[in-house]
Amino acid sequence: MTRLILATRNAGKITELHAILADAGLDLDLVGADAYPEIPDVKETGVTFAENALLKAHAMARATGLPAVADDSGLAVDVLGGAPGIFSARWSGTHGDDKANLDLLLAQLADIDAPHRTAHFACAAALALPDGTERVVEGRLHGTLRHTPAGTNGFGYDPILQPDGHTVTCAELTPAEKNAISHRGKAFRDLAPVVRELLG
Ligand code: ITT
Repeated sequence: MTRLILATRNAGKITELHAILADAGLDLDLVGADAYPEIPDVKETGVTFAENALLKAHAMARATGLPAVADDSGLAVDVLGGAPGIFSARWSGTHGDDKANLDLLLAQLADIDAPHRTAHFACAAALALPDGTERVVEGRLHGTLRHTPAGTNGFGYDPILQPDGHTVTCAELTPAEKNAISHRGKAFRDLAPVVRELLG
């Protein structure tokens, strides 16, 4: 079976990607970057989600000699001009501290009322092959930000984003409900046929 590396060390993303890619009918041996602890994390020097997703996918494909997919994603808040955006994982200064990132964002938005609390999750899904072939697609999930977190599912900013058309936050949706509407679900469902075509 063809091996496809999931070029991420974010446990929340890995769980979602397994479900999304399996539902998309990809019959591949999916292996997370944790299986390659000796490969260093690539510096996210890009200024767009697509650039960073491609950087991560290419680094892993080059280092392993295997095809790799990567996800670069984040929360874009309209009143903050799209921030935290590509800085979502490191907004509070400590990379990957979901609680500190969320608490800082809520404090920054404390005086902003509902009509102006619009935001979206964005995800760039990239595929890179060892020969340098690359593809990237993007997905979004629009919603509004709550004043207080609710729900325990998911990760990151899920407890504060209420998707448009819903009355609960992403963290109150089941994993399947979130994947059906999420930025990540949309991007990787669009990437799946490309993966199938290029990997056979
Ligand atoms: P990798 O680079 O190893 O994939 P990372 O967590 O550093 O892991 P990113 O640079 O793409 O990944 O940052 C993504 C951040 O955006 C993540 O840490 C969350 O804070 C936020 N985020 C992305 N998707 C999310 C989702 O579905 N729900 C909640 N927050 C999300």
